[in-house]
Amino acid sequence: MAEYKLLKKDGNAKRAEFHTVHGVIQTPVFMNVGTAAAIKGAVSTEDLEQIKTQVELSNTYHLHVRPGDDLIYEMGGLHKFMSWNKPILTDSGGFQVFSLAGLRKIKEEGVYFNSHIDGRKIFMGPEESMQIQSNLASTIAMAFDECPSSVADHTYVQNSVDRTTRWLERCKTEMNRLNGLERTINKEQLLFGINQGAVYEDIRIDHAKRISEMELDGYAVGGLAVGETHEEMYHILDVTVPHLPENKPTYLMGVGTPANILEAVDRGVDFFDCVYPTRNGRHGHVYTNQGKINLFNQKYAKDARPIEEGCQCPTCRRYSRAYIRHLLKAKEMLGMRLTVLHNLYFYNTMMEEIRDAIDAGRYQSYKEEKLYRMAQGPQ
Ligand code: PRF
Ligand code: ZN
Repeated sequence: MAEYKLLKKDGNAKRAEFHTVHGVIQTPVFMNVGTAAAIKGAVSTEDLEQIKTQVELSNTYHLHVRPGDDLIYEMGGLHKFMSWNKPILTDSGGFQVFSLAGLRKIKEEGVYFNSHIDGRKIFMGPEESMQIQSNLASTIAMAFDECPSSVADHTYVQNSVDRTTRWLERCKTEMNRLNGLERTINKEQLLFGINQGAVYEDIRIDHAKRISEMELDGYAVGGLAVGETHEEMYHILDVTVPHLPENKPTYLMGVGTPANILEAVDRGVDFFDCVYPTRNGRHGHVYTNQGKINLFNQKYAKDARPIEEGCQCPTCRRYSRAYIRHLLKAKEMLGMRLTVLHNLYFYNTMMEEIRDAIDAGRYQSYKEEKLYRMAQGPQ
C-alpha cells in the first residue's frame, strides 16, 4: 500500500512524501512527460537522473498502439523496457483518444475510435485501459475518463461526468482484480481517480465529493487547461480542491506554465505534468528566471552566456546560447536535446524551490517574488 505523508502545510500549499513500490516521491512534483516511453528531444533515462526527474509519465493509448502493451508486458513491463526504476505514471488513454484519434463514438461501455497511426478501429473502455496499464506495470494508473470540451453545455457535462463516475467504479473493480492475478507484474499498482465538470462549479463539487468516498490512492483534477481562462481554472481549483481528501495526492493534469504551477500549489495541488518544457525546448523557447527566451532570435547569435547564468544543468554548465542557437538553426539533434534538458531542469528545480519554501513556511513570499521576477522579461 502506498503512503502519503503530509509533512507540512503553508496556507493551502501542501508539502508531502508519497511512498510507492518504486520509491518516494517528494511533492509538490513535476512529472516529466515521455508520451511514448521517451522524453522527446533524444533525452535518455540516464539524462533524467541528471536533471532531478522524480516521476516519468507515459501514455496508455500511445503504447497500446505502438509497440503494444502485450509486447511491453513480455519485456517485463515499462520500467525494465525503458530502464527506469523510479516511479512511472501512465495516463489512461481517455484524454489522448479525445484529443488525437479521428472519428470516435462515446458509448456507455467505452470509446470506439480510429488509431492515429494506421487508422485501424480500436475500442477502449475502463477495463481495457486498466488491462493495458497493468501490462505496462506503471506505478500509478489513471482512471479512464472523458474530458468534455470547456464550452460543452451543463446538460452534456453532467451526463458525461455521471458516466465518468460509473467508469471509475469499473476501473477500481478491474484494477483490484488485475492486482490479484499471478501474471501481474506490479501487484501494487495504484489508481488515481479524475475529477471532471468543465467550468461548472456545482458539477465539479458534487463529483469531487462522490469520488472522495471511493478510497482511491490519489485524486486528479482533469478537464482544465483545455481552453478556459487562467482565472476560470484558478476558480475551479479554489472551489474543488477543498472537497478532495487532503491526506491523498492531488494532481492537476496537463498543467502548465511556471505561473500556473505556482498558483495551483497555493491551492493545494501537489502533482503536475505538462508538455511545455519539452515542446517549447524543441522550438527553441527556453525558460529563465526572467521569463522565456527564444534562441532563434538574432540577438543571441554571438551570446557567449549560458541560457541561464548559474544554472547547474548539463546544458548551462558547458554550452553558450550562441552555440545552441546554431545547432537549432542547423537542425542538429543536439540543439533540441540541450534545450529540453535545460527546460526540464528548470521545472524540476522550481519544484525543489517550492518544496523548500513550503518547508520553511515562506511559500507566499517565494511565489510572489518568483512571479515578479519572471514577469520582468529577459535581459
Ligand atoms: N484527463 C486525462 N488526462 C488528461 C486530462 C484529462 O482531463 C488533461 C486535461 N488538462 C490532460 N491530461 N485522463
Ligand atoms: Zn540550464
